[in-house]
Amino acid sequence: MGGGGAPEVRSTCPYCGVGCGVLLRADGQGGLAVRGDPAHPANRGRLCSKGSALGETVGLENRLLAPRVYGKETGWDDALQLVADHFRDTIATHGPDSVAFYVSGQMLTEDYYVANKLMKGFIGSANIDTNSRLCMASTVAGHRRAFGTDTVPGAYEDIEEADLVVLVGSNLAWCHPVLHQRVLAAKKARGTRIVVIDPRRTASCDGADMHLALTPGADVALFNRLFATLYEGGAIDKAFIARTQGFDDTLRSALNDGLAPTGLDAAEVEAFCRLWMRTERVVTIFSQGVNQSTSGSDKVNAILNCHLATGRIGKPGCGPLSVTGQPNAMGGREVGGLANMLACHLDLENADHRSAVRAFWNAPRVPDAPGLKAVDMFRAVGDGRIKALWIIHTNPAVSMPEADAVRDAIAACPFTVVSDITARTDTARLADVLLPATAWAEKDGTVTNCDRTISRQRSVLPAPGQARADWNILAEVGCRMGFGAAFDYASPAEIFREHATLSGIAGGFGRDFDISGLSAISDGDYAAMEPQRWPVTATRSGNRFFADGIFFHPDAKARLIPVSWRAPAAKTGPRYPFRLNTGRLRDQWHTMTRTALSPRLSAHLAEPFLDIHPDDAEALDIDAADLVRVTSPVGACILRARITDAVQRGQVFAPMHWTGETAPSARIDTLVAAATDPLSGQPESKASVVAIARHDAAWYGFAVSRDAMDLRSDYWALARTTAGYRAELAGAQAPADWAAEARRLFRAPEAETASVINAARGTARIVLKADDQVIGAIFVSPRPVAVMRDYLATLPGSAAADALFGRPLADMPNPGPVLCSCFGVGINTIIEAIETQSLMTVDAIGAALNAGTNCGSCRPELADLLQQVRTREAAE
Ligand SMILES: Nc1nc2c(c(=O)[nH]1)N[C@H]1C(S)=C(S)[C@@H](COP(=O)(O)OP(=O)(O)OC[C@H]3O[C@@H](n4cnc5c(=O)[nH]c(N)nc54)[C@H](O)[C@@H]3O)O[C@H]1N2
Ligand SMILES: Nc1nc2c(c(=O)[nH]1)N[C@H]1C(S)=C(S)[C@@H](COP(=O)(O)OP(=O)(O)OC[C@H]3O[C@@H](n4cnc5c(=O)[nH]c(N)nc54)[C@H](O)[C@@H]3O)O[C@H]1N2
Ligand code: SF4
Ligand SMILES: [Mo]
Repeated sequence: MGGGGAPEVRSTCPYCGVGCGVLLRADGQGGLAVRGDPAHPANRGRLCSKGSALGETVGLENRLLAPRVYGKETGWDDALQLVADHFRDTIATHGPDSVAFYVSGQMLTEDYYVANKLMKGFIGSANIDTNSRLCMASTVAGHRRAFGTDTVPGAYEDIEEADLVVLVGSNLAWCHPVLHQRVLAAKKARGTRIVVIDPRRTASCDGADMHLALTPGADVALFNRLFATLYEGGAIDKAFIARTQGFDDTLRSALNDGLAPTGLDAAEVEAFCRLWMRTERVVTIFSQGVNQSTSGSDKVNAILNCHLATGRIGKPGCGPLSVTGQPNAMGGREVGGLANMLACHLDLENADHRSAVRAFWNAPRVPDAPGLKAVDMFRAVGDGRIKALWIIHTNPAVSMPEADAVRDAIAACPFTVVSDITARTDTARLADVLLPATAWAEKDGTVTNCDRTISRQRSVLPAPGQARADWNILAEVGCRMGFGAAFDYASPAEIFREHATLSGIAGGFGRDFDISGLSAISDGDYAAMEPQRWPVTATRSGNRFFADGIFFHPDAKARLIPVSWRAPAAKTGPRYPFRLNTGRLRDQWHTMTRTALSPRLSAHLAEPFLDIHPDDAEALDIDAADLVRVTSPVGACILRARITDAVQRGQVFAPMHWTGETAPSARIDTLVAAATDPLSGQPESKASVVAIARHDAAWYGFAVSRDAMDLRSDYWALARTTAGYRAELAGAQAPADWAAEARRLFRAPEAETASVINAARGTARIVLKADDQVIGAIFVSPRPVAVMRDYLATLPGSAAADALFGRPLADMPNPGPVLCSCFGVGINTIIEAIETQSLMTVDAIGAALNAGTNCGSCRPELADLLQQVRTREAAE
């Protein structure tokens, strides 16, 4: 398999925290063939749609290839010297806390280690925080409260050995697809029950035995109810409780919380609690529905309390499992990338830990107080306390709550450095200095996935232009700031050895994170390193934690934490009657700087949207495909309405992915207020309050093009297609001359133009051709445009004679919207196969068309489609 040519290189997928192994083969022309690594323990050869499409995202057209200083390309010397000088001068004048780094859980461990060492050890401030603050901070806080360290106790294998898997605030089917496949496989193999706890019906509910659509934010109340049931049902493990503190207080608050509202039927809650109680082997998987909340840490502890009280932790098939989002969220926590952590799970507040790290680094000082957490950091940028800011591998102008305020703060900061692989991000556009980083397939290092497995990322493509590894850029700045001896690294392997050595010191303090067994790893062994789960020491390797009842608090006991339900910070009311939930789509990664380059991935859902319940839509006179204006106390957006009962009445859901580059009026974090969890500082990204109204534009358009369009209308949303681009458009005022407008839009003043324009009805169909090829086509209507989008998207570059009709001529099949991204199979093709070949199961569809046989993440949608066709046939 995989063809001839260059050898396959083993690496790790750069997206989610599952951490799948990939086999990469460069084609010698900048392209990359990608397949799952059958030998990697996380995925055993499987990949999801995003991993499968990685090869489509490595092109150089969007890449930043040279440093830019105030918009002008320069060499590295000038750029690095300017950054070093500016940081040094700012620190000299205003002190170390006047500067900050904002980094990312997508950096490799080696990059991250250097960033943390530079800030905490040598600049001498703790003002380094990371997008993990928006992601895993509540879990970190919850783990540390309960266990004394930020430890993930179990392992992926627990999924195969569990009899019950509970997904709390996790859309595993879309966000950790390969793990979800493992859950479904367990169901098939041993009848594992699946419960989903999510206010919204998601793809993860497919195949689930129970879906508890609780009131947003009610998780603490629900798990307190479970705790009380465990007590009343005699399920408390008394021997294990002896290994904990806080049982009585926790029980009291759990019993007191009995009347807190969950939005669920008493019978549903009872059924869930009994199932959990009866099942010894239970894995509770939790993610952003838990973390991204003003009671996020309490939600985490409410879950941990139940596992601790029953001793269901660290044993095969049972335990809490926090699924990390980013590929190296765990590595970032290990190096101490958060403003309130020290390296290697050591504590910033602990003087012994501080002095050990200081001595090891031979550092001038290590700060003794936590630095600014993300939300506070950008507030400090906004009010001028932070005067020099370096943003690495993250796009806060889009992904931070109150994104417009964050964007304005960055723009106003006296000195902003951004390290990215592209200049085309909302954040990069604000940089004074823009530094080109090598991308995942071009660089070397390690990442740690959800279950503590450290894997190598290996370079297969040459660094393009002047791009350099993030660790190298950071180390160069460290050297130029005068800290040469500490940053004189020759390779990632050298950094890894230093990190591993420091972890041995942490191990000496009795910490969990200890990979000192790797501290003398040779360059060759590092190059060949197999995936392995930490700890890695002379005496410990990769085992589960806590089954022995030994924890990391000074008395070696765990803590049960009394927690009580609190409602989300923002309250709905007459002015803002809806609760806005936000999250992810199957085929896009965050701010889309990579996934949006793939036509295959862009085909799944090509436009930002707002999911709204049919009753609410009716009350607001909103039809399917209308645009809606969404306003919150802090901002406004325009989105396409999708009417669905997957959301409850009074609740709406919008994806987080669109940006100024892809749909400027759909930057969802402009709506999200920056309310944070008091302990973790994590923002409440899933419970904003909003008002909704239909947005009536004067005209609506759909355009396809071969080359990039010049998009300027009030509303637009752009997506890639195999033939070029597609865009949805709308405006408050129609242009006087549509043909001229089309030539401007497609940047083709000379093009041959065919048009049907009906000014009275407000409709227009315009096709531009050059050399007998369609280069662009636009369809305009006073109501949302009904045309065959997926068909039209194939036209640019072809000689299609029928483009003006907006639909294929009778003899041409229209495959319809792509449902299976891996094999590019459209809905119409699938429906036809179901009907003509009498397919009865999802597997049969797979056998006939391949659809659903690779990553499997479209299988829930296939099942839906099958059901629809069958129901329709039954009715006929
Ligand atoms: N396709 C794709 N996969 C990804 C990513 C991506 O961008 N795209 N990003 C990665 C990253 S960094 C992360 S952090 C993970 C996130 O992975 P997930 O946390 O699974 O994803 P989200 O869609 O953010 O949110 C999960 C669910 O929380 C629910 N929820 C909202 N409020 C509540 C509540 O109060 N209680 C409960 N119980 N549930 C609630 C939402 O309805 C949503 O379905 O995904 C990772 N994987
Ligand atoms: N409303 C709402 N907001 C959210 C969330 C939500 O659920 N709802 N989720 C939050 C969560 S969990 C997360 S993790 C964040 C994610 O939010 P971000 O971290 O802001 O999003 P990304 O798009 O992953 O940004 C990564 C950036 O790094 C660049 N990049 C890619 N490769 C490299 C490289 O090798 N080196 C460098 N230097 N740069 C590179 C990319 O081009 C991109 O600009 O969003 C958070 N914001
Ligand atoms: S599940 Fe998909 S996105 Fe996540 S690591 Fe595996 S292939 Fe990559
Ligand atoms: Mo995340």
